[in-house]
Amino acid sequence: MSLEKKEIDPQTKLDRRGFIHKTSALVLGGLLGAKVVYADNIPASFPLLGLQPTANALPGKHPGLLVLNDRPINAETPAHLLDDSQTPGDKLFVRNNGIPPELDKIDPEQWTLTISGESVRREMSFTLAELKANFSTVSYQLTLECGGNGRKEFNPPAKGNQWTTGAVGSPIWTGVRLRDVLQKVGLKDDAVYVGYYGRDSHISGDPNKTVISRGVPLAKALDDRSLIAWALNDKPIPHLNGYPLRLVFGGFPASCSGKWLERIVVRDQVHDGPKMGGQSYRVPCRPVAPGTKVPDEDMCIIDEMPVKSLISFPKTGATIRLNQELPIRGHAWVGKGSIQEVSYSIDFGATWRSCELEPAANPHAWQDFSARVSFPEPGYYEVWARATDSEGIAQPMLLPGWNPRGYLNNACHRIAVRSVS
Ligand SMILES: Nc1nc2c(c(=O)[nH]1)N[C@H]1C(S)=C(S)[C@@H](COP(=O)(O)O)O[C@H]1N2
Ligand SMILES: [Mo]
Repeated sequence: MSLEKKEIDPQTKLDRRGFIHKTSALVLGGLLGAKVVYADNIPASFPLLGLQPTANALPGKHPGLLVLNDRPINAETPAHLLDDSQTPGDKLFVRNNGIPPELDKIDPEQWTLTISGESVRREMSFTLAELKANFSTVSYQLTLECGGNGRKEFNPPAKGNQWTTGAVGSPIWTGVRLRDVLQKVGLKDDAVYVGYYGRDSHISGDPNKTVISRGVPLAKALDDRSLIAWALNDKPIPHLNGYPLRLVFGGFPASCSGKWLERIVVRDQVHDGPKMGGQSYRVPCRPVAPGTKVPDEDMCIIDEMPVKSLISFPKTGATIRLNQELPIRGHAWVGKGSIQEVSYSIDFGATWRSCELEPAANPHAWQDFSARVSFPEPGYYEVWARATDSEGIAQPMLLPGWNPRGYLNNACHRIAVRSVS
């Protein structure tokens, strides 16, 4: 067998130029995710086109997700797979900082959540069953977006997962209000912040190292829609997204929403767990020139995420006949308030037209938009979408403020469209 392993690209399993060397139908089939029926007829070194990879889909995840890193697992959702109004579990992006607890070692019957910290009146623990039985169950559609979504565009580049547009999703989450649980436990007057600890393990293998332990200011923790959730779209949360229990804080960077949740700490100071301090999930308090080294004390914690939108239909590269209208669809969201308007441009931002905009299912759910677009003559176009929030703040058309770790890129999303006569 002359297959040169080293040259195989992890996405397509073909080498960089698309060549695959003559080999058995079985091996080829394994690489391409389907049996090659006429494999014997393929001339040596003939470049096969290949299919979307299915063989290396993440467990429980849609095979179309783009894996950016496999240790820890980080995978984003291509824009056209985010077309659903409510993101299905298998299409929700995965952002792991460490190694998830093994699925067969998770027993939801035994899972407990402990509430502790210097600002609780007394430490208390609840099993999953006790959470379900003792507090009212609520469901909200809540949008989660990683603070680093869009990082890939920053220049000079920022280290970390090179997310394009797909570290976002908006499923329906079911659980209990964090507020109800905190009230049951009882808070001291000096409580200001709430942090989390999950059961994932550090990439180094060191059992004493915490992967990530972030949190939110008390006011956000007490919000009506801040949840301790066990279900996503009425099903158990997918393993990679925090099964069996996680926090969900819509509108804040998703890094606040602790997965595989085991402990909540109520703090009398800003929580100081790993990835709360230094440069993590922080941006310069005042704008800086691209490439500036910013001292830690001049970095501020990200709270509400900025206004943003995504075109989920059609997939970029669509072709449309000149005499036909192109339907476009997508979603718009913002951490604070709501979306007031979404508009689109086909002339690189010179003119804009309004889209139809649906109301949010509830605050912190994204809002669907749509429009029917016609093109004046055959040729290449880009469709740009731009959302404006209830404070009148619109998305920037190009990159917003550079920051050292590449957070908060809310530039307009765009797709390419070809009009043919
Ligand atoms: N325990 C734990 N919680 C975590 C993380 C993690 O690595 N471990 N990653 C955080 C980050 S940075 C993000 S963006 C979201 C991602 O949630 P998702 O993987 O369900 O999309 O989870 C957050 N909660
Ligand atoms: Mo994140």
